[in-house]
Amino acid sequence: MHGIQALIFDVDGTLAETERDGHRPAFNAAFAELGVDWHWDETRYGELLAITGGKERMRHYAQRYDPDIAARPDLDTLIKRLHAAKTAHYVRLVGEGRLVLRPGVAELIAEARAAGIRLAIATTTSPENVSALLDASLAPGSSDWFEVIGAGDVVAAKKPAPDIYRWVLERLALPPGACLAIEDSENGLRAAVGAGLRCAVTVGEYTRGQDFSGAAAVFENLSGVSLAHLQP
Ligand code: XBP
Ligand code: MG
Repeated sequence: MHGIQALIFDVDGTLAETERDGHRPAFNAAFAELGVDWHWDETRYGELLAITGGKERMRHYAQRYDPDIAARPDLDTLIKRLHAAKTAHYVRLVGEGRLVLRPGVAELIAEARAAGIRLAIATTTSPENVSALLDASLAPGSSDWFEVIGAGDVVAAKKPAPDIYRWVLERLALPPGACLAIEDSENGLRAAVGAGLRCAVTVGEYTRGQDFSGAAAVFENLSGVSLAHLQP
């Protein structure tokens, strides 16, 4: 049996707990900036995380809770503007150093690099959010350590669809059996497994209690987890 040739990391919830104190306040700041009378508290945001992708999440919220906004003829434009504003707020928050890597993430990445294991990212979030987070929390320029970064709208169907993992695998030119995905959520796990990957889960603050059956391993976090623990 060959060992792992590439690690494919999810970002939000996996590299760092970005949702409650990163994406959520960024959405709220965008709503205030554009005069939209929405505010997502921590509990409501936890429910909304079932919908992956910021634009998709706002559209869902409008349809479910704000029929007036959902009926606006310029809804698509409004969502695009809100999302651009949200991304700018998120990048600013992250740049202020508000979010830190979860335990063990930096160590596992360092071990993989030293062992010549290839690194990639498969995430629902926007590409600029990924580089901002890696620059601020891992090392400046560390997005270059990741050979393939699959992010945001490069695929139409977001997690739990397997498309983003298939997109990354194609660019790595590796079969799924040569890689391991690391995820924090049921949606992410379903996406990885759907692409034929083994997937380790690190349980996150918003994902505790989700269904992780089908995971190759489930950890509280990556502290003390090395490549040896992740091999098939
Ligand atoms: C992450 C997400 C993202 C972020 C927001 O899911 O659902 O939508 O909350 O990002 P995963 P954007 O960790 O499974 O990839 O606003 O940039 O879309
Ligand atoms: Mg995640």
